[in-house]
Amino acid sequence: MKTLRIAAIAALLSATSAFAEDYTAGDITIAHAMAFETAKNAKVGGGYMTLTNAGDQADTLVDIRSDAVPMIQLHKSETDANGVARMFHLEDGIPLPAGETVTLEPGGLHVMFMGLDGNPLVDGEEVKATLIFEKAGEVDVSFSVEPRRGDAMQHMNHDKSD
Ligand SMILES: [Cu+2]
Repeated sequence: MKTLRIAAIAALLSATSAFAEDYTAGDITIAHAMAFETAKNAKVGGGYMTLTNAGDQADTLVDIRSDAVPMIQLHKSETDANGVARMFHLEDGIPLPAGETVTLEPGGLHVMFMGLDGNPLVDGEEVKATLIFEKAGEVDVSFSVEPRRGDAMQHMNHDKSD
């Protein structure tokens, strides 16, 4: 009986880790890479992940590329004094200080999947992309597409000037 129980727990753990796989590139660990499903006619979708730099030197996520979507960029959302959220293309990338964790999350730093227009991100699918770090090099990751939680992203205006 004991063996059976351990097998059941192992199956549960592997199911969980398949859902949120971790990736590494040098001293950088990439965890919880996910994206929210998008409406059928949405032009953009957001991608999120947690980046940990376990090294003793600062690094930078300089860019991201993907063959899965027409355009992909690193963005930052900011809310102005009138409560209007806008986002900006981070052309210099995202700094990753030594020994720190940087989280891409709704309302802040994010990956922007662009030009979707009729090809939405679908719950249960994955979006493959390549992260490009200044020092740690390149690593392929998959963003797991998950159902929307609330509508936080719906009210954002996309800054077309980027
Ligand atoms: Cu954006």
